[in-house]
Amino acid sequence: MKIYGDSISGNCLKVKWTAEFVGRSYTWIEVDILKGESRTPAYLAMNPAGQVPTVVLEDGRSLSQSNAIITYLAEGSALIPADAYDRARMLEWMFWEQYSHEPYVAVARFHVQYLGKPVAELESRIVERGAAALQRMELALTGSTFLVGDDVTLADVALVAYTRVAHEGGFDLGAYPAVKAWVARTEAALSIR
Ligand SMILES: N[C@@H](CCC(=O)N[C@@H](CS)C(=O)NCC(=O)O)C(=O)O
Repeated sequence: MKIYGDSISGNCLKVKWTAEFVGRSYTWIEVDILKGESRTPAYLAMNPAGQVPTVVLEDGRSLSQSNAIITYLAEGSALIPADAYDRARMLEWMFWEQYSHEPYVAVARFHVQYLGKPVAELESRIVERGAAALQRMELALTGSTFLVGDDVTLADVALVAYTRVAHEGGFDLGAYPAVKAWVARTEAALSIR
């Protein structure tokens, strides 16, 4: 399998971590989004959305959207709960991540870290909604080992990607001690260095 990804992107790292966890071999092909490499005609033929990550399977089929890719890769593994309700709770977190966490926590980081915007000049809406997302996780993780029960699942993979680097967008994880402890636990469970 080929993973087309940019190493600065948490969405892409989710795919790498999942592939490594389940023991799926892959070749990483670096795509520099800041140089527009995900918008070339060749790339758009693989993924018309012009975004990373995209994977191309051994038989030539391609797949995009990080959470769809990791769900495909983790099929039948311990990263997806066997119980239907727990599996749905995992998906609940993954959909929430894409709509209520990534657009704020990841976007703040991108503006600060890669576009050079001072934290003080971030849109207040992004800062407020990012903080609200981290607070929601703090409540959920107070007294819980992982987001869905006692074992690491794709919910943790999806949410650790940008939470672990939230400080790069100006969010202080010191204010969210349960989240901070969960980041360390999840990194250890997934062997993230
Ligand atoms: N919902 C998508 C988001 C993908 C996405 O936003 N990718 C960004 C990098 S994190 C990208 O490719 N940006 C470059 C561009 O849009 O030109 C996913 O989870 O895969």
